[in-house]
Amino acid sequence: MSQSIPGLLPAPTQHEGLVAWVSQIAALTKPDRVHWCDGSEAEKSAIIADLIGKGTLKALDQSKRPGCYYAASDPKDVARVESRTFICSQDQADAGPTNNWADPVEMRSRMDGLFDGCMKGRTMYVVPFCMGPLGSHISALGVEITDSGYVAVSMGIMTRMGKGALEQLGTDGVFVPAVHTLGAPLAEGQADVAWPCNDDKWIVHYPETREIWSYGSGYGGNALLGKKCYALRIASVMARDEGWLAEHMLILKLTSPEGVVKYVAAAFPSACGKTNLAMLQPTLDGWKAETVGDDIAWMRYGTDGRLYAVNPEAGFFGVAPGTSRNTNKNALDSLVKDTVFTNVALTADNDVWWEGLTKEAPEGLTNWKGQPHDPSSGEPAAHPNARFAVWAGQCPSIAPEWEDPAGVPIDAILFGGRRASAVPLVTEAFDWEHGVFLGSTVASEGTAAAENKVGELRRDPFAMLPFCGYNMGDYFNHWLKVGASAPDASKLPRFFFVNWFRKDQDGKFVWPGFGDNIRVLKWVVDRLEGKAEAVSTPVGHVPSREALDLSGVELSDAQLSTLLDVDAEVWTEEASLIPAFYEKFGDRLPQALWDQHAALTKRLEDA
Ligand code: SAT
Ligand code: MN
Repeated sequence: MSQSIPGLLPAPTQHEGLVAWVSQIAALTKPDRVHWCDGSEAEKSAIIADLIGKGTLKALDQSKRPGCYYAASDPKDVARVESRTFICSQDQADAGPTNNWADPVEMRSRMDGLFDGCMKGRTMYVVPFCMGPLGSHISALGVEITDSGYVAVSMGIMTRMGKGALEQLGTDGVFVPAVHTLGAPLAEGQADVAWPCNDDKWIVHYPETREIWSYGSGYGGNALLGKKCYALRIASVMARDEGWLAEHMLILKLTSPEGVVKYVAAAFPSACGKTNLAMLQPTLDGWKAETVGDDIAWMRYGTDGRLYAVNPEAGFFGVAPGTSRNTNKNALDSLVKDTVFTNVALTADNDVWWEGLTKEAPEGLTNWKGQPHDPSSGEPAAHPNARFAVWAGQCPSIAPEWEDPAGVPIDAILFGGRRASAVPLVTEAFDWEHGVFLGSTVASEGTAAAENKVGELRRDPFAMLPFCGYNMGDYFNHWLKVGASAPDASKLPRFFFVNWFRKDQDGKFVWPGFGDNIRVLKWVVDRLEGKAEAVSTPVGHVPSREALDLSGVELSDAQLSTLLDVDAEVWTEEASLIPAFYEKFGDRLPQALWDQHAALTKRLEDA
């Protein structure tokens, strides 16, 4: 009987639906004990002590990094598994051509089988959490059940977890139920391993009933179910039905030397420097950039007709390799305490290291697989997807309003991709529909692409390809509808497309990037203020050369041409690649986007 499982009852909540669900999952998964998380420091310490005992966590040198711990995952459990991620809508067409689909009835019976007894020998943690600031009308609640202490601790960093969320839930509040198991039950007397998981992995979403079931992985987006599973896949469906936006976007606050404040949301495919942009250190005097979020934005219209965003997360789950004083000092300075590192390398004096942190690897490293690092092997010491999890509030660049329940009013939405050719440094969309067109065609290309040749493109519309919980044709249509239903069209954010990655003939990056990206953002702010000149091209408004602040950067005329000129021939080829992508969505692709494509083709012909 589940009632007899220690810790299950009495529950610290009067929410009958929640207690019934937790009891039902306990009866199915058969844990040894249940722990309702309150999110306290004492609880965190106790779970960490338990994880240290099991070998899952290792304390780093506490004199150098107080409250910092290290985990090395199973080598087969290092990243999200998109091939095992499913959107189980009733109708396959509603999952769309970009998601894996499985029949929900069949999937439920498969999950019931897999989850039967899956927590034997383990503690079942009940983790109530709030995505977004507590008390915000943009926020939403969830409860994750997990048999991983590492997940419980990580959810405590990444979300508003525990008592506050449970209180918000009250006696009948709505929550997204999310069940997670490592899929590694322990038989009587069986010794545990440091990173339990299962070779069989299932990351399952039921969009209609807004449920998440995750089996077999303990890692990141597979297991911290508040993040991509809820805040993007399930929330995108909620947003579609309720008229708001759940997006894979950072949120950045910019303040000009004159004190003008603008908030920017930005979507980039992976490996395009999203976290770096979110924590930008401007190289232009007097400009200030502050971080509101680095990964996800939830946006709704406010009563004043502006689009307000909150960061649903409370922490950063960032990629460590490549993070250095030069690339992202703010990230590095966030990691001085209370951080969980996963799959980085360990130094001889029990600190962390990863490729890119310093030029040379220090002597005596232990790699993420627990072996002595051999630089001559060609193998990295840290896994390329090694991560840090840290509370956002300790980032030096965090904006004071990052937890404002009202959110922040978004002035501009940026898209970007890694494009060696064709795409200018920055382009402003003509209007909302054109902006949605730009977002729908976001792509990144391989780094080997030659100048003025369109390389192999990987489409990642709105950077949401693995994260949209429904048919992306409908998703594009939702974006169009959000624009068309704006309370006041003049208050809509404006769209820009940026590309930091243009290369010259020799394959070298033309734009300095990083802190110098403020120069592009300054042009964006000036455009919003009606102050900056632009040239109208077939692909959108591009800065006139004088309008870009290039004081202190050395760029030749030819380099500026590379960055700002629009080559009609190259763009004709670029535009010709879009239909093959759009056709995947059949009649779910909004006609307005076909019209945008036709209009672009026409403008290029006329150019
Ligand atoms: O593992 S996460 O989904 O949290 C991060 C990522 O892969 O984008
Ligand atoms: Mn992301």
